[in-house]
Amino acid sequence: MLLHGFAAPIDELDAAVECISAAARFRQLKTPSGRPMSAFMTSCGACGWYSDARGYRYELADPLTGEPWPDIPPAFAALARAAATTAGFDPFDPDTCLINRYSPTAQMGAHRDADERDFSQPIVSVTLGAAATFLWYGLERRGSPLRIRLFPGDVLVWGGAARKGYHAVQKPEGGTRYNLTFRKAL
Ligand SMILES: O=C(O)CCC(=O)C(=O)O
Ligand SMILES: [Mn+2]
Repeated sequence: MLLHGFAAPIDELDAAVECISAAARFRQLKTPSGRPMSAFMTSCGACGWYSDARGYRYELADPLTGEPWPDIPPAFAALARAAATTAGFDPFDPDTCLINRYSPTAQMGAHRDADERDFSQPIVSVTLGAAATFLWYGLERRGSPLRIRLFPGDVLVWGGAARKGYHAVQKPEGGTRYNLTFRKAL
């Protein structure tokens, strides 16, 4: 479900991203096969998504510092819960928020979010900064995807039968895009 303009006020969210990345900086992760990902990432919450030669997984502490990830800011948690409820997923209890930073040349290839333990909980995904086109393939990674243009403040929620849907993101349009992806991972 696309909740157009659901995330407001955006300034508060931008400031929280700034604050989180001061403690757990954006970094370029590598795929298990050693290819650098084009989006830079960081996380907040009880765990953070990570990838390197050891595989895709959630880490309880930031491997760069050994410190716990910053807490999920109250404004993030409130937004994620409200969006999930509006989309029919109640209660949503995210324990992590992956923050993606896309420079104008960064994108994300087709994948599904499958490193979490609890697939009964949805994914709540928030766009900040520049707009971008999100591609939704559905349960199989082929055919022509649904193209969804995401603008700052838009929130996309997928769960239930769609929880393991394949999706991708194209390069942002004219600037840096940030994406908050809330998940129940542990
Ligand atoms: O940037 C987005 O809109 C989606 C990001 C995503 O799919 C992911 O982090 O798994
Ligand atoms: Mn994803």
